This record gives sequence, structure tokens and C-alpha cells, in this order.
Amino acid sequence: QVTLTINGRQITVDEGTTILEAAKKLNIHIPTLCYFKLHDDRTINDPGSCRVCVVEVEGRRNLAPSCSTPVAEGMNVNTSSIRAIKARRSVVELLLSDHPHECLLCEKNLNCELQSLAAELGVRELPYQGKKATYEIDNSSYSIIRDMEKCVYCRRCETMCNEVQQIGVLSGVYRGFNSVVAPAFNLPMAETNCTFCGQCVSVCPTASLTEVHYIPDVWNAINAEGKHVVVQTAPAVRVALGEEFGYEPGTIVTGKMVAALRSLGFDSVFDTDFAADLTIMEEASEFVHRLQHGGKLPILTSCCPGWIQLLEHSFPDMLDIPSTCKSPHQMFGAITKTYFAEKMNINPKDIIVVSVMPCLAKKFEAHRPEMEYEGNRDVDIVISTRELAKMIKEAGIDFTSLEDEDFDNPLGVSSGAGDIFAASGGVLEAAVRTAAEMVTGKAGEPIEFIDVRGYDGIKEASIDIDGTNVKVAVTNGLGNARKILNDIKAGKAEYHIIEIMACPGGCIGGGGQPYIHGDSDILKKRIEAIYKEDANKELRKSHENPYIKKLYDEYLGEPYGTKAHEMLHTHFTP
Ligand code: HC1
Ligand code: SF4
Repeated sequence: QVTLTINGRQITVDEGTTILEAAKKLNIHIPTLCYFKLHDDRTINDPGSCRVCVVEVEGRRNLAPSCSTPVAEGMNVNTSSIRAIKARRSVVELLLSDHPHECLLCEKNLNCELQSLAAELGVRELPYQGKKATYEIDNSSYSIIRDMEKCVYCRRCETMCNEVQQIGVLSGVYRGFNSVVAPAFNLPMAETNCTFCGQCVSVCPTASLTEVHYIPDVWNAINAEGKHVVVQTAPAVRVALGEEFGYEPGTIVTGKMVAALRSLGFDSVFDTDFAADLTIMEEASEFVHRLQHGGKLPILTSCCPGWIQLLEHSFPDMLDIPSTCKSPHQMFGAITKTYFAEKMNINPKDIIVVSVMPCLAKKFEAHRPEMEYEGNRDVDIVISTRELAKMIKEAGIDFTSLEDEDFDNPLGVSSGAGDIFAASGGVLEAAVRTAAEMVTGKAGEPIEFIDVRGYDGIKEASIDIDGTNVKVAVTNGLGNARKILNDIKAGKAEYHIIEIMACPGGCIGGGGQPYIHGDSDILKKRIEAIYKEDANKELRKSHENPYIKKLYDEYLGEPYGTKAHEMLHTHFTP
């Protein structure tokens, strides 16, 4: 342990702690920019590069970057000396001299860390004026926009893409004045191996990486003559949307969200969680079928389009191992334009399905050519949790004072198993709850698979299902996914089922969720809230959802049967 003094106050911390972390323990705030602590406590790979967090250390000639300088016994630190404050301000002034000054029109207005820093440091004029670097905006993909004129070269996205996700699309290119983070050969994102997981967008402090917007399309749909506009909300949206309206992280706002969606003018307000239950019916049946008929194992969950992109790009010889299930929101679209359309006597061509997702990859997924049934796109428009919050604000809806409302039916009821899809491990836990009872034919207490919860990189467990020791693994983050896929390839991974989610923590940490600005405790609170929601529900198994039973009875026939196959399953292409 090491004892030091910061701003005249003594503190004892573990050896190896940085000055920044020690100051935090004393509630002393030091501004930062490139610094970013990830969910697994990793920090950015080039710490101290922006030099915004510099502090005065007695006896040292140069100011020290607090995020990368470890504490030392007897150290005397001053975080707010005139010299440190002036140095920080100079850094920000320099950055702003090569940054567009269009804050009012910027996507990240009021959510930009550079803007906040400039305000915090009292930047009022720019002493350095000169030529600005210019770049073309890359809006080649359905998911992510790159505007390198707004890049501050903090390299958070590079760490995320290369170290955590290990996709290697974004790296520092060029030198000096022109340095930016970009794909190799400056290729458009759509032509790279990007999975569109959106984690680069999650960590970008400015609007250099943002999502593709579909809000105008949604307004047009709502206002179009003769259209029935259906909205569905993903499991992870309800646990994060409240953050945009001042609620404590981990507050579930389902009722208010439904009320807001109705106020916005959607004709039917449904729940992707219902389709999560439907996915479990299909996926668990597929697993049981493979188990009992000597099919290919392990079966891999297929609801995350980010990981599916990784599979298709990097493991083209393994396309036969994931479940063939479409993701829940795509299944939802297919069911809406058939079963629901028939029930309501609406021409499917007059239905517009809008998905509200925590995810940027879903924007891409909905555009995949195979995501349709009988000539109708499953899902027409995908917006993120952040975009929904923007729409609610645009419409002047006072979210906090809304009375709770319920989803519409028949596609609005879900089990706790559907809810936990939002967190890493949840899909597998939900699948096991149903698969176990499909195999044994006996109903029991809902399985709580504690070992696969939480956001450790790779989690393993096993469970006895009717005499078979079913071995499972759960992984989140694409770097971990790559490892497990390599292990399967090498014959080193003996599992029956593997759940893979691209985003750290699963969809609760998706690229379309409210920004957390490096506070990974927010992710933990979202996860806790999701499991509490499940624990408090009466209905906790997908196969017990009465509306799911009805859907099979009235329309689909057998789970994993012919009709279900045509509508709800897909294939993967290299
Ligand atoms: Fe997800 Fe899913 S859980 S993929 O993470 O299977 O996006 O929330 O909607 O489709 O249900 C995302 C979340 C979501 C799908 C479901
Ligand atoms: Fe999207 Fe969820 Fe996959 Fe992230 S983990 S890419 S949010 S589906």
C-alpha cells in the first residue's frame, strides 16, 4: 500500500493505482478525454496521450498525466495548480482549433465530451487558428457514420475495435496533422470486416463515430396515409431508456415507454420479448432435435447480428453450427405481417414494422436480403434507444409524468425468460429453461442459471438434462467469441450450447444505448435490474407464455415445423 497527498488530503491506496484513481477515491475530479475505463477494467491502450488529465507532482519538472502515472509513497499532488489548469485548457484549445464549430447542429450536442470539457475549462476563445484537416464523411453502411473532422484522436475506438472486439477495422492512420483513426486503405466501413456492433460509437467522445439515423423515416411512417405502424421494443431498451430522462441507471421504465410510444402515434405497441419467447421455442426445439438425432453440436445462439457478421467474415467454414433461427425482432416482423395481419385483416403491404433496439447491427440486419417472408420485409425501420428518446423529446412528451400503460396484444405478453435476453447469459438460461422441460416432459421450478450471468468474458457451466450432462458456455465481446470459435475449430471446446453476444455485457451494453461515458457501473445496474424483472414475474418460461401457445395452435403448427421454418429461420452466407 502507498500513502500520498492529493490537494492537501492524505490517502492510502494499493500500489499500482494511478493518481487519477486515487483522486477519485477522494472525490477529487480531474478532467479526462482519452481515458476510458472499460467494463473489465481495461483502459485505453495509449494512456495519457491527450494530456488533458495532467497534474502537478511536487519535485517533478513536467506535469504528469494522472491517468497513467502510478502513485508513489509520499507523493504530493496538486490537481488544480494554475499551471495544470492552463495546460489542460491549452490542450482543449488546440483540439478545438482543428475541430468544426457546429455544436448547435451536431449529433452529439449536449452529449459531447469535448464540448463538456471546453465548458468545464472555461474555453472562451481560440488562440490558435489555422488550417483544418478535411475528410469525406463515410456513410456507406446502414449502421455507422464516420466523420473524421470530429476525431480528437483519443483512440478509444481503436482500442475497442482491436483489443476488445479484436475486429481490427479501426486503426490510427497517417501522421501528424492528418492523423485519424480509419479502416485500412481508408475503405468505406461497408467494405470492411466491420460487424456494426457499434462499440466504437459507444466510446467515441465526440460525433466522429455516430449511428445512421432513421428518425425521419419513422415520422414519415407514422404520418403516412393508410399505414398501420407497429412498433416493437427490445428487452434491453426498457432498462436504459429512463437514463435519458434522468432516472437512476437500472430503473425499468416499460410502462412509461409504452405510453410514450402510443403518444408518438404508433398504431400497435408490441414487445420484442414476446418474440424472444418465440425464438426460445424454435431454438430449444432445434437443440433438442440436434441432441436426439445426432445433429451438429455445439449449437450457437444466432440472435446477435454482430457476432453473425464475425462468423460470416472470419469463419466461413463454420456456418452450419449456429442455430438457423432468425433473431427475435426479425421473427417478430415476419409474424406481424402474417399472423397479426390476418387477424386484423390488414394487407401486410400496409404494415410498417419499426424496431426499437439497443443495437446498431440490427439496422444492418434488417436490410439483409434474406430477412423477408413472401416478399415482405420482416422489419422496415430500426431505431436505437437513443433515437427513441430523441423522438419523445422532439414530440414534447413529458416522459416522467406519463402513467404506465401495457403493451397491446397478442404480441405483447412475454415471460421472464424473454426479459433476460437483454443480458449476457440470458438467452442460454431462457433456452435451458425450455429445453430441459421439452426433454423431460416435466414442469419444474424455472432454472436460474447463476453461473452464466454477469459479464465475465467466457462463462462455463453444466446441467443435467434427463441423464445428459449438458455443457454450456456463454461469451460476450467479439474478442472472446473469436477465441471460443477458434477453440471449437481446433476441437478443444466440448460444449452442447454456446451463447454469443457481441457487446460487453450483452445487449444492455449495445451500441445504440444511452452513452455511459466510461461509467461501467451503469452496465452492472442494467444487468441487475433485468434479472430482478425476471425474478418478479409469474410467467418465467417461454413455453408457458399463453400467447405463444396460441400462435402455434392457431397458425404455426409444431415448433421447428415446416411453417415455422419458412418464416422464422434463415441461413448464413460467407
Ligand atoms: Fe437484443 Fe434480441 S436480446 S438481440 O440482444 O435476441 O438488440 O435487447 O432485441 O432481436 O429479444 C438487441 C436486446 C434484442 C433480438 C431479443
Ligand atoms: Fe446488437 Fe446485442 Fe449483438 Fe450488441 S450484443 S451487436 S446490441 S444484438
